[in-house]
Amino acid sequence: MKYKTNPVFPKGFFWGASSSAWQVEGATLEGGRTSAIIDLNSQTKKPYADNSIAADHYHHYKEDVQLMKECGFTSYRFSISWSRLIPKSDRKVNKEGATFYDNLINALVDAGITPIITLYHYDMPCWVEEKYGGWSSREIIEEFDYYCRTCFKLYGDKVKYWLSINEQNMQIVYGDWLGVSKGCKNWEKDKWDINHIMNLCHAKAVIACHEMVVDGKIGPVPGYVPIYPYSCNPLDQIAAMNAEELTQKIWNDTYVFGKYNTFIKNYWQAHEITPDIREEDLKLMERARIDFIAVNCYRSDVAKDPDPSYVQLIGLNKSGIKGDFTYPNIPGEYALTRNPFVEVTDWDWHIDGVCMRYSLRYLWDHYHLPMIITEAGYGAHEELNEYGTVNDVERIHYLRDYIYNVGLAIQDGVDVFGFNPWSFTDLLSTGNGMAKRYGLVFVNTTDNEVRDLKRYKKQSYYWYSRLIRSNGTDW
Ligand code: BGP
Repeated sequence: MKYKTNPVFPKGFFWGASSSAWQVEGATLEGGRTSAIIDLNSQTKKPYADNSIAADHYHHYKEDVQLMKECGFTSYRFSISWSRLIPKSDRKVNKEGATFYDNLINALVDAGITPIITLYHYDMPCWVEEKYGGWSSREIIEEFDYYCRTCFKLYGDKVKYWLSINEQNMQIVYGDWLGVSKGCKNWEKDKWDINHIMNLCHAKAVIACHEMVVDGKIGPVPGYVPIYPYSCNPLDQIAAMNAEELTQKIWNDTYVFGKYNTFIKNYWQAHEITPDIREEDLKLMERARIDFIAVNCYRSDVAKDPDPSYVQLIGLNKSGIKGDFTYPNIPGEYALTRNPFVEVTDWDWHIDGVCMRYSLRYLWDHYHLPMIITEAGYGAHEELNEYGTVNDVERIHYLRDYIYNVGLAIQDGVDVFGFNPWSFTDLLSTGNGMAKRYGLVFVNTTDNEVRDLKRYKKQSYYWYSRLIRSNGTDW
């Protein structure tokens, strides 16, 4: 399909970027914050990188907001650290923590930037883990509800856009990677109980937001990786549908329709899995009506009919050397493989702007809900050059292509209200620390050597600024 003009973005479109507390703030034990499980992983387990300083946004937030304003941002998505706001099991709000987020929100609002807050982005407080075993116990539900209500009470007058749990699907699909499977005896079964508890926490957050925040809107944040069939072999198509269900659709269906779909119920039956799902849980899920979907979409995957003779689990590329990714082969379900039509990053992530249009179209066709892009981005090995910048042309190409395809999806008729790529400043990658940089702004530090943490605008910052100021017409 051809369009006569470049895509036109709606007036008031949210142009910004994204971050999460544990990846950007640093100051993990300052201002009354207590540890989160992910800090301990970061600080002890390779290839995680120490997050005790990260991008030191905790001390640089004013400067960072100033740079966002200069760039022309109209939105900024960030998360609240639960253990900074409520550091202990006594439910007392930490004044210093509350003030930090209040100051950040005020700085954003004063700069004309709409704050979009994620309630939970991978940073389970150690005290919640110790007291309840994290997501494994139903007791977390009331505790999470209390935390969410505290956020809404403190900031709901100024913040109208809220996100519940970041990439719940990825936390279940990659349980060991993001730490959720810790302590589980039989992950393949236990994960569905954990997932159900997360669904109930999400539902509570949605209901509380609607109760407490005047004009408040809330949505989930699926990590969305669209799956293409490898060929027109009908079995490849079924494999792609299986992968889609088992890595994302069963989550999205549950968020939107408030109930589990028949695919997952049959899957549980076939695998003799009986999660503890109660009548009152289903009523709660049914009541939690989301307002929009926040989409994280970096890449696409390709599925084919699996080889029945062997099992290969997915092996993420943790080295940043192309080719280190291991594609899974799960008999009876699907296999994934390399897409020969697109390039990959050094971490073997397919670079595929069209997947943005495809995802938005797919999600719109299934759910008819407005969407905002809350992550997309180009991770790279980078260093400052002699001119005090980074000539990140690949990131510009990536963003141009992805944003262009968001624009095409809008022209196709999809309701999209913002684009917030990962990330504004460099921050810690989940697996590769500062060795895998995503920022529009370079932060001068590395995993092995703490430097002065100064901010330097990359070339993508200037390019993005021009694009924002022209509301998506100056490519
Ligand atoms: C998303 C997460 C982010 C972020 C991003 C990039 O899944 O929501 O927290 O880290 O992926 O991933 P990585 O850091 O592994 O490159």
